[in-house]
Amino acid sequence: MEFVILAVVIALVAVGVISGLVVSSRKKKQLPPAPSSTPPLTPPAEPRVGEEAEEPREESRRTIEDVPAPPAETAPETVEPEAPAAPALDVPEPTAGRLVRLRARLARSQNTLGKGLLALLSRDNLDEDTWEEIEDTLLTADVGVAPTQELVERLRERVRVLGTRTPEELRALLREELLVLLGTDFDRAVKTEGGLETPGVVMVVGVNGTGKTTTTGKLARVLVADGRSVVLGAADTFRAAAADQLQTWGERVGARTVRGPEGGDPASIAYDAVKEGIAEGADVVLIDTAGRLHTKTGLMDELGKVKRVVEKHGPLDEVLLVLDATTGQNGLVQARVFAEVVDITGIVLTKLDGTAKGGIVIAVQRELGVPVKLVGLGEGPDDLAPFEPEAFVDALIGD
Ligand SMILES: Nc1nc2c(ncn2[C@@H]2O[C@H](COP(=O)(O)OP(=O)(O)O)[C@@H](O)[C@H]2O)c(=O)[nH]1
Ligand SMILES: [Mg+2]
Repeated sequence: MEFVILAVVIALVAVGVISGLVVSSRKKKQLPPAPSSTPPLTPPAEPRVGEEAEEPREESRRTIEDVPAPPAETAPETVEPEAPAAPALDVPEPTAGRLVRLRARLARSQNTLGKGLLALLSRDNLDEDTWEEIEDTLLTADVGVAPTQELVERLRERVRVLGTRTPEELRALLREELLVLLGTDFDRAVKTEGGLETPGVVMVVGVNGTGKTTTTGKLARVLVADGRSVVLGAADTFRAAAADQLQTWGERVGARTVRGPEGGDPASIAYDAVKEGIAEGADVVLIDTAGRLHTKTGLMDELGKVKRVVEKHGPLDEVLLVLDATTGQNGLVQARVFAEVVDITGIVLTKLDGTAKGGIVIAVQRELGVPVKLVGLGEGPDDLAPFEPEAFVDALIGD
């Protein structure tokens, strides 16, 4: 009898211990993410016992690891509300050859600029009307007045010297002349070297809706693909959604986002982002900004201040101006305004997919005397390409 009671007691104790384990292990998994303005460097992944133990911020919750874990079936997966899809880190595509991969996206510019020009130049009789059509084609594609006149003049001269024209000759000639206009000597690398003790700092500016945040996110991926570590600064504080958007991009590649309260001071967030970059020994800090253009003085004050405050840490490596290729001449007006406020060091031309106005690349470089360094060719995460004049022209006119 006593033996039976003892056995029952032992059994009860055993059940209690096991269920206690299960409960505490559940409790652990259900803990909400630590409230913090910055997310952990690595977004919460599938809970894996061994790896969690390496994260210092999990310290206080780690005692459970000392006892043997219950069998997997008894601890059902609980999904944390803020991390629904167990975000494993993305492996971004390598950057080399992206423009070639994405060349089909230039289809509309291809048809207007490339094929249109070649067809016109191939006409048997290159009369004045045809030259005018060639000029119109270039203007329609937003090449700009001065570059268009230069190009037409040179084409007329060279076609005359050529005499008879084979399609191959015309293509080669057009290729050469478009390359002259685009410039092959610019240094188009995005500079991210930074100082000895400081990360490279890149500030991204432009009017709202042009693709600044998207570009910042894509650029973070490019850098991560190249083996650099990145911190993001969400200095667009006008909408909380803007910071969320940037943070989502960052989380996919393990880049921390420094953000502040909605309506907070953009300059201090930018400053903090660089400070954070220095503290964690990051290679590059990318700062996304707001771009309300309705009050030019407001914009000047704000962007100027962001830049000055960031420069307390050291010089900026790049100020990238993001322009929407579909906005045509409007983009040039924006470019002028921003160039007055900050020294633009490079241009990012977004939405070149789906526009016939690829000639804007030429016009905007002329306008600012600054090279196009990157082009956006879609909304996908790896649809940002280093701008290579040769690959661009080949995509336009076929090779
Ligand atoms: N088709 C296309 N859409 C783009 C490109 N870059 C950005 N977008 C879209 O443009 C919209 C505005 O982008 P966002 O980065 O929020 O602009 P921001 O206000 O300047 O930060 C979003 O819907 C993006 O997906 C691009 O290269 N191609
Ligand atoms: Mg934005």
